[in-house]
Amino acid sequence: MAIAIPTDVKTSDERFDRTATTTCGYCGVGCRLETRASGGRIVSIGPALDGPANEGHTCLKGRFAHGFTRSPDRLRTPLIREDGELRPATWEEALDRIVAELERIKGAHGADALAGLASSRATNEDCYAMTRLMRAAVGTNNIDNCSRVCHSPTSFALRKSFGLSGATGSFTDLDQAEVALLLGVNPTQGHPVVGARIKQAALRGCKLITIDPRRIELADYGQVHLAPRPGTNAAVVLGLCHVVRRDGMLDEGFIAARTEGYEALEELLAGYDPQAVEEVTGIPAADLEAAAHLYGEAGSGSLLWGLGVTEHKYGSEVVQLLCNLAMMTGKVGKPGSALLPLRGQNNVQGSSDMGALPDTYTAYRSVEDEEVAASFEAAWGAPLSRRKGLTIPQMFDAAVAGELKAMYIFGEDIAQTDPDTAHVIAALESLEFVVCQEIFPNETTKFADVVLPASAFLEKEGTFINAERRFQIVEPAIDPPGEARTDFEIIGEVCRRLGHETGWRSPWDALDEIARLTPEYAGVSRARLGRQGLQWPVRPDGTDSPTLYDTVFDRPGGRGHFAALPYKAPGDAADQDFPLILVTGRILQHYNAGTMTRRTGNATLVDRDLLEIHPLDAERLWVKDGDRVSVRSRVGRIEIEAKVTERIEPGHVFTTFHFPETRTNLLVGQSADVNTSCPEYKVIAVDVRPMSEEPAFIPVVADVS
Ligand SMILES: Nc1nc2c(c(=O)[nH]1)N[C@H]1C(S)=C(S)[C@@H](COP(=O)(O)OP(=O)(O)OC[C@H]3O[C@@H](n4cnc5c(=O)[nH]c(N)nc54)[C@H](O)[C@@H]3O)O[C@H]1N2
Ligand SMILES: Nc1nc2c(c(=O)[nH]1)N[C@H]1C(S)=C(S)[C@@H](COP(=O)(O)OP(=O)(O)OC[C@H]3O[C@@H](n4cnc5c(=O)[nH]c(N)nc54)[C@H](O)[C@@H]3O)O[C@H]1N2
Ligand code: SF4
Ligand SMILES: [Mo]
Repeated sequence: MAIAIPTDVKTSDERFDRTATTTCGYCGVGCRLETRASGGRIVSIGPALDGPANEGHTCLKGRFAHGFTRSPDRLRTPLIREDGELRPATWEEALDRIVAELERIKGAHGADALAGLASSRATNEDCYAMTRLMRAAVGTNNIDNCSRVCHSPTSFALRKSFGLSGATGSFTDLDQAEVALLLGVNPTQGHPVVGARIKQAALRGCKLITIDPRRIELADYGQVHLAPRPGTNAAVVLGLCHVVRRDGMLDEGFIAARTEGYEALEELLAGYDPQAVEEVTGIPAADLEAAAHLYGEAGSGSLLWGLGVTEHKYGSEVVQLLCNLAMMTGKVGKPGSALLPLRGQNNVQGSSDMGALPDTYTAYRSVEDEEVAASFEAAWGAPLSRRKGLTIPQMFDAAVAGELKAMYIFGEDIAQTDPDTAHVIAALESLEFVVCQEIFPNETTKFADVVLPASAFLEKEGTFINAERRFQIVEPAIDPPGEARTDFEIIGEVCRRLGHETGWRSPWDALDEIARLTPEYAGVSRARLGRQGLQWPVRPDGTDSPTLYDTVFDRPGGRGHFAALPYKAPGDAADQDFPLILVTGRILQHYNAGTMTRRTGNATLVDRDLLEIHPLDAERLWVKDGDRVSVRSRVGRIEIEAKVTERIEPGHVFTTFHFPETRTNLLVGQSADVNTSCPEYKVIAVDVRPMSEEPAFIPVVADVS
């Protein structure tokens, strides 16, 4: 039967007046997107079929969570604080106030009394411009980015063990891996397109080992799930290494030819037999052995990890131990054998690569390196400090101590997302002057003296770098709303008014400068990036590097380094007063501070943070599904709704930090990774009570002597 085709339907092209191919601005997978807009609004977004990381897929955020761009809450004009209130202002007024205050404070207290944060949600060019603002226009190395609270331990460890701060391979390695081991990472929620890729790999026969105190969705697709006590990853990985060695699964040729330091590790491993590891981690010895055999006997295997590794007191040491496991079995630098830390935000790899860190210029080259500093001095025509700057936690401490006077906060909601909210607020209140460059009013703008309206990822151009080290192009789908300007324009204008001309006409001039000044990115250019992007290092002729270390490691002597690091107990532990361990993390529908996803249809899917609790604990505490409960830690207290579920182990509770109404981070203390200060967001001893018990509850705590 013939189907009648209506003749008055517009073809798809007629319904849009603007299309673009760009890169998703949510997570570090780096999906390439096709956008269609009409009358200044996004009409629809679809996957780019040739996107190298997504191959025609997206998740619900990249595809549907774009409505925030035209939310009535968007910042559309600059705001200035007057008589305690933020009021709309002109750009002239706002910029005049910023320049006057930054110059006054610098004149009175020196450049190191000022600090800036770069946004890992913004482009490489925005972040690089921000480093130039702080280093050249202001004159301090006080600049950091949210990698500090995320994967800074990964960066530290990969540089120590292998040399470079990035994944050793690409997502395509997952298609070739015989086994994938996931430690403390939950890709179906945090990196859904990679999560789906792992499911497909599993359906084709790739064996999965998941290691997480919660039974994450991918555990249902795998062979072995290990549920360690939070904070005991080091014992788990040392136990895997012990079994690999004991049962003859070593790649001795690789160890001899490519590595150094194995003897010291071998000695240490003796103490980590599966029974000893079971004591510490709670993982049955037989399960640990099964996992070690799956990984050790496979011809190829990839390691993936996330914040369940890094956001711990010894996070950076556990990443070094994972590098040990890969080297012992020769599973690095070969197809299917990649180490893939799933980096968080769309451009958290890039913001650090661009030098938005207190101790490094682009490509992790030290601010104390005379040759490097001199090259930037020559390019920027300004004297540059050789003194390392402050990390984010050091900035807060310095603010409270009265040494830091001003902060320029670009795209980070520190009052919601950084640990120990009370301390962050004390720091913000101690500062004489705070600038927020934002797309929405958030918890942090409440403390700002000037708020600048900026543009979201769909409204700007430049590049992001994904979790595979891939530079990819960002193109504007629509224009910024109202008087909002692009981050790149704003930062350039502030530089100019502080007396420092960048000479850039567009982000592409900045990208050319980055390539010129950085050997690792020498061959990167807009034209070469095209639709497929390039994975650094990129040689001057444009050859890129999907796989690192196929022949040598990037360390002096070319050998990988084994680190002999024992298990040490986490910073916090359950006790009589705080008997449960709270683990915090994320869910699929919302993104970090939630400023964007809470202003899209995703808010109808999930509209609050929930506390996951095991039925046994719930019963013992007289908590029913849906009850509001009080959660108290050593530093703070919140109220939240309980969700009774077997996904969590008894003795543990889990929640997210997406809703400012909850203020989850009031509960997080100051404990942090020993090498990088990444907060211990994953191990917080708490006491959970039904709200009905709350009145009796306060005296109980006061009683503790
Ligand atoms: N939908 C969504 N996607 C996101 C984000 C978001 O907010 N929402 N945020 C982005 C960002 S910034 C990041 S960094 C990534 C993070 O993505 P992931 O790294 O996957 O982060 P989390 O879900 O916080 O933590 C991962 C897992 O670690 C487990 N875990 C906690 N403690 C331990 C431990 O001691 N040992 C082990 N083995 N596991 C442990 C937790 O139970 C959790 O399942 O996601 C990115 N993608
Ligand atoms: N309890 C707990 N806390 C955590 C974590 C955890 O697991 N548990 N995870 C931590 C991790 S891994 C991270 S990365 C941090 C993330 O913490 P944040 O970096 O603070 O969170 P985001 O929501 O990613 O974005 C920050 C801000 O950038 C703004 N923004 C977005 N795009 C742009 C842009 O293009 N330009 C400008 N100017 N602004 C923009 C958003 O509106 C938002 O206010 O949270 C950390 N906090
Ligand atoms: S997986 Fe990540 S990059 Fe891809 S569409 Fe979803 S949020 Fe965007
Ligand atoms: Mo992150």
